[in-house]
Amino acid sequence: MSATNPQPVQHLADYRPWPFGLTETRLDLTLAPRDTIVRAALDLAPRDASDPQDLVLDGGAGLRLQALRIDGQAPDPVHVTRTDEQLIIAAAALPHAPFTLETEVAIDPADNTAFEGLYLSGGMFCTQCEAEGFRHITFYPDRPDVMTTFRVTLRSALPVRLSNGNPVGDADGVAEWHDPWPKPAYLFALVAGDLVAVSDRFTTRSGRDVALNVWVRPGDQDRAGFAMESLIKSMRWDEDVYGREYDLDVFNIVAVDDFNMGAMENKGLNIFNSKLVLASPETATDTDYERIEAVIAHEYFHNWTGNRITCRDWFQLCLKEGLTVFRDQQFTSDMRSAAVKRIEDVQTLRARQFREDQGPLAHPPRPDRYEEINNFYTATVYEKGAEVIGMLKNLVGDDGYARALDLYFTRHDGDAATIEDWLTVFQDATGRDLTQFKRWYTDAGTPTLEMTEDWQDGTLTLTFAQSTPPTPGQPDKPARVIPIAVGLIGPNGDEVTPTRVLEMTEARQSFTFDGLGARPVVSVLRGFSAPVMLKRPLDDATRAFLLAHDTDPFARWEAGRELALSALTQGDAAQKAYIAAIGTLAADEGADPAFRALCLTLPGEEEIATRIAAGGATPDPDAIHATRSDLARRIALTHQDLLAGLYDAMTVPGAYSPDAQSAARRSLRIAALGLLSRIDGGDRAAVLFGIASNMTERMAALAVLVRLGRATSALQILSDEFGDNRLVMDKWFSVQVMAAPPEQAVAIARDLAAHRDFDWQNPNRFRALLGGLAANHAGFHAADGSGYDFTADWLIRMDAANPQIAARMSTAFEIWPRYDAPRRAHARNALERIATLAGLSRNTREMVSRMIA
Ligand code: 0A1
Ligand code: ZN
Repeated sequence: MSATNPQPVQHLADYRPWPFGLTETRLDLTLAPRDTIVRAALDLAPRDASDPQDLVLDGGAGLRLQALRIDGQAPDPVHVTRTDEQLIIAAAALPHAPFTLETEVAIDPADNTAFEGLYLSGGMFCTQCEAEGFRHITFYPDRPDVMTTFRVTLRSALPVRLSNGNPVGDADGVAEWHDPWPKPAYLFALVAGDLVAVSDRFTTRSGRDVALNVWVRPGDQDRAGFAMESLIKSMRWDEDVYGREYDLDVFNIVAVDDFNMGAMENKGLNIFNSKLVLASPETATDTDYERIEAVIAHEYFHNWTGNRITCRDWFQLCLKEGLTVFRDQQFTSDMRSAAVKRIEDVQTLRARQFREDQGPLAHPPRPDRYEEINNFYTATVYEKGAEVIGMLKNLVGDDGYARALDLYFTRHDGDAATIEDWLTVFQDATGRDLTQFKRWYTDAGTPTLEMTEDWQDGTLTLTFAQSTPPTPGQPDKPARVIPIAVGLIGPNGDEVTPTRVLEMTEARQSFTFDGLGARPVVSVLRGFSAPVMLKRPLDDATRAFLLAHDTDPFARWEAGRELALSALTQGDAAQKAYIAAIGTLAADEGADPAFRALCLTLPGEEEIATRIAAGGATPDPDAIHATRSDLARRIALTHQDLLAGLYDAMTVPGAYSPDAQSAARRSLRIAALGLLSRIDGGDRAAVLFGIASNMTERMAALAVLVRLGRATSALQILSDEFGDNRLVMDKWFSVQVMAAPPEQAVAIARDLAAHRDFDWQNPNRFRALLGGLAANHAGFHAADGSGYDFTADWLIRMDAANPQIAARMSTAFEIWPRYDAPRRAHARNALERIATLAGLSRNTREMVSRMIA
């Protein structure tokens, strides 16, 4: 029997526990590119013997069922139903006591182009089971609240055979693994391949000796050392800061070339996209190094926040993701500059999450409905999820946070938990009522926070008004708790009132500061204490004052950002004020070079468009591009000597090192290079490309050359040198489109799509090209709709091979309604062309239909 999925929309309110207990899963896999045989034995027991239930197992159409036994006996076929997505054994065929279900299926990893479940990447077998990939390996209760121990037997002639947990034995092509920690199926993993390891050891603070391995393809070992260093730092940090120790005898990391996302926290066997493992000075940039360090940490931290305590259902995804992002952000702040990290995180949040909130895909950190869960690995779940935790920490203080986290780990170890559990822990540990705070989890949209000031006789009154625009399904939203960190600065630049967190709970609320001698300048939303859009009437002179004097680095940078946005939208006087102010800052040798670089970098075109749209106007991509370019040129003309001086002074002597100080100097040098290229025709970039020995400076130089249309020989040199290095060639593809003059971007993308190295089924290569175009704001939004059409053509092609990648890349369109009518018409056409396609995946169908709803 066959049926289509009867209930495409999943609702949080429909959650029911699984009616069976599962005490152990035994898997035996004989690996082959086609006809891999998967034998599974599940020790099951009905939860309530007096209420017999059907046994419903998830399992995709690709599973060829070869045997099915209950306690050793094949059930009568009349009791067995197979749908497109499930295997159902009627209650009548099941014992009323504990029983063992055995299945045997055949699958074809070589044909798996979706990279979900078991697949082949460059001759290596590997798996990806989050969120619902395990059901493509065998029939199973593939839901996160079903947790059990696993015993796994792997049969393969390939020399390295890995799974979760601890190794039990490995001989004659058969490896056995035992994972003693109960886990849901999404954390299952296996790898078999011709791999080599960079190895080390770590002793936990209670004395467990852990073998650490980073597995890569032969020849890549010399690029895996940084990943290992990052892992060791992460393990130590989680012990020191959260008191969390590792809990197995081995920790394996494997790098694979074909991977839909960044990396995956499978228990004891993290699988990584190779771009987040492999790094050498010649092939990776400073940004790559920082990201590798952060993602290694992120996946490692999941061992506690995600694995030991997992999610009850996928609606709770931000329980593990928001918290783990928050933890990896804390880790990076401790390893590098906290101020710079905070600014970078806010930039990412605004570029990705605020944008998401502004369009038809807006959803709360904890959504209450979905069709395809893989579409909810979003900036809102991850980055806004982390911001919400940052606010909680702000509200309860560092001690309260530490107490709550300790309670969370002791109370919920081994659980599949919910956001309610998480908030209850904070309430119990701190005595604070979090009913209103919970709205941050359940309501979508970026609140706007308007601030006005009133000054009278030594008393300053700050009045705030909050409102959140309508989002799909949520037209009206009540007021939220907003922690607003405020400091007051005297006219001479001294701080008169250090940071105080105001707790706003009403739609409109005033706070007073009295006993002040002179009217202070207000530094508000310090550290970006809440993910809101702040509006305050402020003149450029006061912004320049804050840029010069604010003691809070985020607020200081933000003042510069506001000045930049005002310069981009308000004309000549604003430009003069901005250019003068950043000149002073760039020349400040006492300030961190990375901070100076951030202040010298103009907001991106996407960010400018988001800001314009938030103000109720229609962004014009071509005008934004032109205005931004003009302003950059003006900065360069005004400050050419200063910038040239910085460019020369910020060289980093000696061998390349990815540490924060060296990277900071390079970032300032590159910021200067970018501005100077507006007036030197790219001569410095051409020289730098030729002499730099590290990829950070070479890529920065190359981007400039591409923008100026003089990159032909540099591109040739790079591909001659690195033609066989996939990660470098990804950069080669993306920079040509991302940095291209907008009017040429689509044509260049089209040519590159015909290049023999455009291996489009490789997710990194596809993202390099299509993501590169989407990142070229005025290029993607070309007025003739060519960027939309080109992208739609490729999404259609990709959808048939890899729905996850197609669906994720479709977010290039997520803010289409904010543009002008002709662009909207082109975008709608492109989206409708996708939507009406026969055989479109559930992933892409959901995304596109939400976008054109
Ligand atoms: N949990 C991983 C991310 C991840 C999610 C889904 C995947 O496949 C659809 C793969 C990885 C993380 O947060 O790193
Ligand atoms: Zn994660």
